[in-house]
Amino acid sequence: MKQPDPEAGGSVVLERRTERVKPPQMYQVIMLNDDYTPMEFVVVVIQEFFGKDLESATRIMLKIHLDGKAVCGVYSRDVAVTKVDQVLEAAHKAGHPLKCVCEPLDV
Ligand code: TYC
Repeated sequence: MKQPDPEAGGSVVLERRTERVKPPQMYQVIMLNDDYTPMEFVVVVIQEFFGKDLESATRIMLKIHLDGKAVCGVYSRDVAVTKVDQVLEAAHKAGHPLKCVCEPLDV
């Protein structure tokens, strides 16, 4: 049997549309100042959980100390939430009141 000729109107041509996938919403992890957590502890935490070298970690810690808060890193939501958990657990274990939050970027 003869197949329908696609050129003879027997086929449907769907509109060609470029599929654009949105990049995921990113979250900034923000560390907050307090009067009790030792500066050295904060520097170690920033190095350990945010992959910063001593110099960058010290700069971020001082910014938190002076401005009240600073961004430690920007991640996808799951990673950002994990970073916050890790910081809060380390601070809690060490008996420091250090606080850390995450919030969506650019919203
Ligand atoms: N302000 C604290 C102090 O003087 C140091 C500190 C820095 C605490 C950053 C928290 O996120 C912080 N010991």
